[in-house]
Amino acid sequence: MADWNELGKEARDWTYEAADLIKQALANPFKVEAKSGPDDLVTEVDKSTEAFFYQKIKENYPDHHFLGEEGTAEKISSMDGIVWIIDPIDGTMNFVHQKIKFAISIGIFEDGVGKVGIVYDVMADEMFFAIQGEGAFVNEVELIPGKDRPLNESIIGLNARWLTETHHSHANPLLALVRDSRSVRSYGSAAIEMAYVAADRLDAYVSVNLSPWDYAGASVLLEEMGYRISSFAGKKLSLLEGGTVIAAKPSLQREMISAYVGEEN
Ligand code: 2AM
Ligand code: CA
Ligand code: CA
Ligand code: CA
Repeated sequence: MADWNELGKEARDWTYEAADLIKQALANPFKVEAKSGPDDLVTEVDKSTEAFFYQKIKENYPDHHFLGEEGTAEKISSMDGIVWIIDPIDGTMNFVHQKIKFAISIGIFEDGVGKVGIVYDVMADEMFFAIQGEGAFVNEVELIPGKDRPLNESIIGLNARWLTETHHSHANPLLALVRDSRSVRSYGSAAIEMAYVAADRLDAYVSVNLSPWDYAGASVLLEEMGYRISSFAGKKLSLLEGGTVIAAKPSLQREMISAYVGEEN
């Protein structure tokens, strides 16, 4: 039986260590490459940070499995056993252009169940973490559940780029969602935005396309708070493949799915 508090502590220690290396790397020039397009960047720091975690996990827990964005380890085909899902830098564009608002994201799962969640905003030094059944915290402060507000009183995190997409033959449902919300914010790091939902700084976050490493860490935070994270259809998210994501407090999630982004919309 794994001691999740102990593992969570170790994962946080490694995260602080990795963050120090990232901050050192920021002080020097580093190589940036475009992946699928000009808004999809990767740097040598993303890769070295992922390799840092892979090395630590292999050394200390050779029977644990690893899934990371930059492909350091082979893709896994099942969530059996203990699996670490890591995004070494979430918000690479912020890292490259703004040098703030990027995060290390880690989710540790046992047979597909989220046990430890970490989203660490490196430059703000904000450690969002949760251990299943033990509470969710930002640094030393325990998070308490916030008010589940209706959409017209809610602030929604989303990437404004998604509003420019056409949606089948009719209007993009996100346009109505934005119009009917109190306001929207785009921070450029899905992991931080979902950690903000857990911390009641945002009421919801939506994205039309994320991968498991984008939401693995935050999903543990959200579930520990009793909040929801699902696809636009309201289905449980896969940890092996990505898709649409909506993270919100329970009634707001129901409202957003039934009136805006659900399959029948
Ligand atoms: P990343 O920085 O780790 O790539 C940007 O809106 C947010 O969406 C970031 O959290 C970013 O994660 C994520 N994202 C997921 N898929 C992406 C893609 N193909 N291109 C750019 N950002 C992507
Ligand atoms: Ca990326
Ligand atoms: Ca990411
Ligand atoms: Ca990343």
